[in-house]
Amino acid sequence: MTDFNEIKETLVNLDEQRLIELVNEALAKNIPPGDILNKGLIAGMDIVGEKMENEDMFIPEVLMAAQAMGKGVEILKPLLGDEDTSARGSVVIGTVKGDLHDIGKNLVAMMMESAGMDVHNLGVDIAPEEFVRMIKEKNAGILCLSALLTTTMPMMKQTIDAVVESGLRDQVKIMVGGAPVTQVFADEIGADGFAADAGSASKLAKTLAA
Ligand code: B1M
Repeated sequence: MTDFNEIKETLVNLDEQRLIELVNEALAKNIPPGDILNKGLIAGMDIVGEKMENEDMFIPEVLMAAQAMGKGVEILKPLLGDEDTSARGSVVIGTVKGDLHDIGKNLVAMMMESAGMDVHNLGVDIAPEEFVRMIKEKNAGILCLSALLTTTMPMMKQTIDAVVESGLRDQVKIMVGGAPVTQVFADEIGADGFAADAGSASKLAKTLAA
């Protein structure tokens, strides 16, 4: 069995202690932290998602999996950085109103922090007016919106509309992402960029901030 399969299975089995051990063991074997994250933890969470869809796992179990994954991510966090840590501007990031998913959004925030950006992570269920308030308060150059539900994707458009109405649209580049979001959708709602994963989100932010 590969390390990744064992990590995936352990996450699905909700064995947090063993998961922590496996992540540390994989690091000790010099497996790249990005591979442990993508091929182990995120791939395991995809299985959790399938099981949730098929009603083989329910919300409390999914939350336990999310918590266990968080512990694994904490171990990897200091090792996933970008070598260039010069400050690159202020980012406001959050999950849109009505949506409580934050694991992916937190990974994006983490990668941007490691890339030297000044990241203000507002959390989940963030209303358009709160995003607008924080862009002003933090003088943000980049706004990142995350959504994991097809039902909350329209809230991304509503948030962009609120930024336009506030008169701040010219000062801020807007990036969107999350499992159901696509480049086509990003274009449709007038975002400046879309990223499919945390690594490319961080790269795109650097490009947009330049
Ligand atoms: Co939810 N859930 N969930 N859930 N959940 C999904 C998203 C779902 C696909 C599961 C399924 O049915 N297969 C489904 C959505 C279906 C749909 O809309 N198409 C779903 C559902 C239906 C629900 C509820 C409605 C269930 C219910 O109550 N009946 C409910 C909604 C609650 C709400 O938000 N109002 C709900 C609740 C929950 C929990 C609270 C139990 C928990 C969230 C815990 C938490 O986040 N703290 C949860 C979880 C964990 C999931 C799954 C299993 C895993 C999500 C995850 O964390 N993935 C998920 C199934 C799945 O995705 N496989 C599912 C790992 C994470 C690293 O990936 O978030 O995609 P992801 O982030 C990636 C990229 O998308 C990208 O980078 C990240 C890292 O590479 N990215 C960005 C993300 N944000 C970005 C922002 C950017 C750029 C890139 O900015 C520019």
